[in-house]
Parts: sequence; structure tokens; C-alpha cells
Amino acid sequence: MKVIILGGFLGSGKTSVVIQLARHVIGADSENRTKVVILENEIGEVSIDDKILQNSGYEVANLFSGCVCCTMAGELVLGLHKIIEDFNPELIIMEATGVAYPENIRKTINHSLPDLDCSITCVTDAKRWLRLLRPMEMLLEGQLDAAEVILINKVDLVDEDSLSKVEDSIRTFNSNAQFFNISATQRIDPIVFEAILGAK
Ligand SMILES: Nc1nc2c(ncn2[C@@H]2O[C@H](COP(=O)(O)OP(=O)(O)OP(=O)(O)O)[C@@H](O)[C@H]2O)c(=O)[nH]1
Ligand SMILES: [Mg+2]
Repeated sequence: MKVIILGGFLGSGKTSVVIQLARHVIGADSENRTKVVILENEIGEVSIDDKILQNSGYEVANLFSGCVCCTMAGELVLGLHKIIEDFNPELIIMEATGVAYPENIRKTINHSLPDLDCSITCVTDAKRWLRLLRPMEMLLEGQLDAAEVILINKVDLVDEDSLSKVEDSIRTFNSNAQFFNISATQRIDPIVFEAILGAK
């Protein structure tokens, strides 16, 4: 069973990617619905993302009580056990909170559920990247350097010059990942999903 951890700062486009990724895996066959379970970790009680995702017709599980990357590791393990028991899916797509360090999530999973095969995809916001970088550098660096795939999202909102500055800046934090420029509110090229699904 595979787990894709989708990290990235608040509002970077994680949920928008999750919806398209789940659709790509499930395909047209609604019989396949339980092949994928989406696991949402959110800090607040009311979840807008959850409502959007439930309405999209996928299996969605939630971890509400706090960010699982540090203090709520036990909840994460319990949540994963329950998903496996209830659905035994081929794939779990986990949307981390915007303030999570995804590598901590992977360590917890590797430690407690070593049979799960975990990879990290990080979504970044091209429009806000340079503005966020200075105040958030530690967090953004931590989110990027653990990722196998990095999506530079919202490229529709920046011009070519700005995009190339953003790309140069982001690449300084990780030279090994596969990079893709996307607009998650438009159709994402299936090549991107294949890279996310194939990442180790
Ligand atoms: N123009 C544009 N807007 C986008 C793009 N991707 C996401 N958005 C918008 O950005 C906002 C945040 O997107 P989400 O997918 O909810 O981001 P998120 O990372 O899940 O947000 P949190 O879970 O709150 O951290 C929404 O209003 C999206 O419609 C994009 O490529 N282009
Ligand atoms: Mg979200």
C-alpha cells in the first residue's frame, strides 16, 4: 500500500491537487472508489476542504485534533490503521496541514507501519513564494528538502520573469526532486500524477 504525503504552505493548492490526483487514480470507474482514501489533517474543527472533498465523491477520513507532524503522531497511526481496516485501499493521499513538516509524518509512518510505502510531494505557491520566503524560511525549507516531487503551483498568476526567479529560489532548497510547473485550478498534465505516484 502506498501513501502520498502532500505538504506545502497554507493555501498553496494542496486540496486542488488532491482532487485531481484522486480522479486520475480512480479514473472513470466509480467501482474503483475505495482504491483511494484521502486523509485530511486539519487543525480547526470546521473543514472546508473536507466538505469540498466529500462532495467530490471520494472516501475521506479526517484527523482534526491538531497537526500530526509532531504532537499528534499517535492519532496518525490510529487513523491509518482504521483506514486500512475499513477500506484496505491501494493508495492513501494524505494532505498535511500547511504548517507541517512532512518528513516527520513519514518518520512516524515508517516507524509504526513499515510496510507502507511513503513518498512526499510538496506544493508551492509561485505567486506568494518570494514574499513568504523570508518570514517562513525554516518551515518552507523543511517542507521542500524532504520532497521527491515539487509542484510549483499558480503559474497562471505570475509572469515569465517572476516565475524564473521563483524557480531558481525553490531549486536552491532541493536539487534532487522532480519539478513541475502547474496551475492546480486548471487541468494538470497526467505526467505530473505519474511522477507523484511513481516517486520513491
Ligand atoms: N489562480 C490560481 N488559484 C489557485 C491555484 N491553485 C489553487 N488556487 C486557489 O488557491 C486557494 C487555495 O487552494 P487550496 O487547494 O485550497 O490550497 P491548500 O493548500 O489546500 O490550502 P490549505 O489546506 O488551507 O492550506 C483556493 O482559492 C484555490 O482555488 C492555481 O493554480 N491558480
Ligand atoms: Mg487544503
